[in-house]
Parts: sequence; structure tokens; C-alpha cells
Amino acid sequence: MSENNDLPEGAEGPEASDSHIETKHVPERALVLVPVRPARTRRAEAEKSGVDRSPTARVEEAIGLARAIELDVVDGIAVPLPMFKPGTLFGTGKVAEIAERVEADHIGLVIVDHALTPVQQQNLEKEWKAKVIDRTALILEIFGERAQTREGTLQVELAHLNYQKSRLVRSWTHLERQRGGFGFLGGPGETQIEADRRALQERISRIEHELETVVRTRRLQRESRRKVPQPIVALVGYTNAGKSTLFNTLTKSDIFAKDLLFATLDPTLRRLKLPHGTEAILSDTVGFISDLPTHLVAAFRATLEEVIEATLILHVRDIAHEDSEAQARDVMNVLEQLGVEVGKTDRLIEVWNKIDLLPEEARPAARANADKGKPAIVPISALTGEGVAGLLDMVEQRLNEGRPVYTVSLSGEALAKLHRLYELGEVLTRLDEEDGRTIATIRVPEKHEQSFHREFPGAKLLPSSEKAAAKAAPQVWDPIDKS
Ligand SMILES: Nc1nc2c(ncn2[C@@H]2O[C@H](COP(=O)(O)OP(=O)(O)OP(=O)(O)O)[C@@H](O)[C@H]2O)c(=O)[nH]1
Ligand SMILES: [Mg+2]
Repeated sequence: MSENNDLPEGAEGPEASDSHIETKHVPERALVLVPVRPARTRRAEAEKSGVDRSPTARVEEAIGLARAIELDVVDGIAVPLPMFKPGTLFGTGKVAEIAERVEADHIGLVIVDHALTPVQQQNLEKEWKAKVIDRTALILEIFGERAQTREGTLQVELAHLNYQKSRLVRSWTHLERQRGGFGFLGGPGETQIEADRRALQERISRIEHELETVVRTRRLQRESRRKVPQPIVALVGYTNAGKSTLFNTLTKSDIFAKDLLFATLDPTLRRLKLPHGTEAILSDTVGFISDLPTHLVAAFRATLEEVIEATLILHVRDIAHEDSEAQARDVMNVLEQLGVEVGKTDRLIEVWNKIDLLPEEARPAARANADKGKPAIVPISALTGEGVAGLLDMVEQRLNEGRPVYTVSLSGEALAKLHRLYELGEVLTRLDEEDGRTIATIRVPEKHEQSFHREFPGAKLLPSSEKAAAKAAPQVWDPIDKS
């Protein structure tokens, strides 16, 4: 660092406020490079995968990742990548051009938003005289800084070690190739790498063992929760989609939510009270991102078990983001990796968040009924609260789908008790007859079952054959108007 650090605290000499530092390598001055394939290749890839990310959004995201660990990002550039050069990823001309930029701007760290082989990394470090890391290493770094619980720390460490181990293998294969393909004869480098691998493997086993103990405790806690059965509603989604903000709005909590990628790492659980008395547990958890290192997904499996086993999964999407569609697909992919059958399950609800950022006429419509494989959609703003009441209604409705439905007929004085029906359960249909009677069908959550029978002794259980009709009846359900 510069001598400026030696200034006494509070000193405000011109040097102290001058951001231009004469040292060649300033470790936290970072340059972000986003390799971009030619348009034609990108179109072909997009057709195959159904995902096309705009280069600008990718640059923005990569800068966001770098800022997540407080790096001073000097610039973020989309770098054309007509073909992959095995030794340096980028072509010779580009490498030289970037070297000049690194030199001129005193950059100490270059982040390449792409996978780099260990050899590419080493070569680029030599060419640019700066530290070089790839996307996976950067994400691992962020997770390392965020981890707070014992479980989180162990998981990140495990992912890190596995990442390192996989890179040792790759560089070994490379050495083998350099020697003409006779790797099995052994040779220089091999013994050292083997030793390194063994050391890594020993640490991996030790951490896995320790993690298993921590995870077992969590499982036991979950088991004991299961004895008092409460449905779990899990929030999932791309990082920065607004999961924690929604969590705070729904549970009136104050957990950390910020315009920061991977603000949340460790999972949080809170009680969620629904409008008609149904109770559930809401879980907030780590966000997903495109090209999430597989080591991380594997390491975080235990944390994500809450999601895998949840009764309902709320997929929170930043619907105002230009890459919203691609982000959703990434989330689906991770869910699939975790064993949630995305296309088949009826446990998913899509929460389209941040509608306050869209002009009135561009706001999406709600989709109440889940067709086979198509999740329901609820547009909301976790920030302003718009649509949130409708979301809660839908969650409660979905959690109680299996609950019994009763028919209640009220007339005369009993009509005064009508409001109690709305308090005790979810009124599915209501018919005001000409003779002054009111007939309603109501689904009663477990919690209110006793009170309901006490107050409405004449209620009749609706046969399950008629339940579908009650459900299909038009429900006044407009999340936007309801907030
Ligand atoms: N305008 C607007 N901003 C929102 C809304 N919901 C969340 N945000 C903002 O989006 C940013 C990210 O919110 P978080 O709740 O931290 O997002 P997250 O999904 O928990 O993110 P990670 O924990 O990083 O995965 C914050 O700056 C929020 O204030 C919304 O409905 N409208
Ligand atoms: Mg969060």
C-alpha cells in the first residue's frame, strides 16, 4: 500500500484524499473482463439452451460480484472472444492490449468472468503482472467472506478444497501432455502433485466428517420440528432478486437485505402467520447465480435441504431485470440439480418481484391456477408491499388444499356471525339467497377447527367430489388491488 496509510488518523492532507496511488500493484484495484463470444455463436448457443444473456448485463453482474468483496473496480469490459486459445484464453493481441491497461491503471487483480485452466491463469498472471482469478474463484471468495455459522464456513472450505483439487488434476494432465503423453511413466512434478492431492484429500475428509456432525444436529432439529407438523415455505431465487426483503415484509423481521450480490449466505427460519390463521415456517436462503460452481452446490446441499423438503417453494424473480428470463432458467437448473422436479412439481409458485420498477402498463398479470407443470404467478413488490396480501392468500390456499371443506347455511340472527367465517377460514364460495339465507363453503385450517365446530355446529362436510367445484368457483383474487 502507499505511504498514505502512515498518515495519522483524521489527517486530511492532499495525499490522503488523492485516489491516484503511485504503487504499481494495488491489490484491490480490479479490472473485470467478460469474454463474449461472436454474435453468431451466441445465437446458436442461445437457440440450444434457450438462454441468451446480454453482454452488458453480464458485465454489470461481474462488476457486482467484484464489489461484493469490496474490490475497487476500475473498469468492466466485454472482451470479444472469437476463439479459445488454450494457453491464454484470449488471443495474443488482446492479451497485450490488456497488459497495457493493467500497467497504466496500476491494476493488481484481473477477474476473468469465465473458467480458466490453471495454465491459462499462470500465463495471464505472467503477461499482465497482476493476480488473475476466474469466476468460480471469485464466487468462492465472496462465500468465504460471508460465511458466519460453523456450517457455512465448513461448506465454503469444502468447496474451496474441492476446487483446488480439481485444478491439480487438470494441471497434472497438462504436464502429462507436455511430456508426450507418457504420463504413466511418472516424472518431475508428479510426485509433488500427488503429495499435494493427498494432503488436500485428507483435509477434505476431515471437513466432511466435521460437517456431517453439524448437519446431523440440524437434521435432528428438523425432525423435532416435524413432530409438531408445520409446513415449510422456502424462498429461492437468483441473487439480489429480493428474497430477504420479501422475508422481512412477510415476517416483519429485519434480516440483512441489500443491493449486494450474495448478501445472504446462511439460512434463516421464521414463523409465518397467514391471513386465516394457518401457520408455516418461512425460510430464506442463499441466492443462486449463473454458472454456480458445482462444488458449491454440492457443499451447500445440506443447507438447501430445507428447500428440497419444503411444502411450497416460492421462486422470487426480479421481473424488472433485463435478464430475468435467463436468471429464472439458472434457478430452475440448480433446483433440478438438487432433485426438485421443476417441470412436474406443483410445489412451485413464481413470485414476480420489483413490479414497482415497471411502468403501470408493463406490469405482468397474475396467473392463479397452476396448470400441469406451469407454476402460478404472483406479481408483487416486496419493497412497497403491493400484491403481498394476494401472495399470502395464495400460499395459505395452497397449504390447505388437502384440508376439509364445509358448507354452512346461515339465516336470521345467525347471519351476524358471518364475519366469523372469514376469520376462521378461507371462504371459497358464498351465495346470498333471495330468502335472506347465506350459504357458504369454507376451508378451515387445523388451528381453527375446534372453534369452527363450536361456533358453527350445523356445518356439513363437503364430499370430496364437490370440493373441486368449490375450488374452481371464481375467487375474487386480484393481488394488485388487494394490497
Ligand atoms: N425496487 C424494488 N427493489 C427491491 C424490491 N425487493 C427488493 N429490492 C431491492 O433489491 C436488493 C436486493 O434485495 P435482497 O432482499 O437483499 O435480495 P436477495 O434475493 O435476498 O439477495 P441475496 O441474499 O444476495 O441472494 C435490495 O437493494 C432491495 O432493496 C422491490 O420489490 N422493488
Ligand atoms: Mg438475501
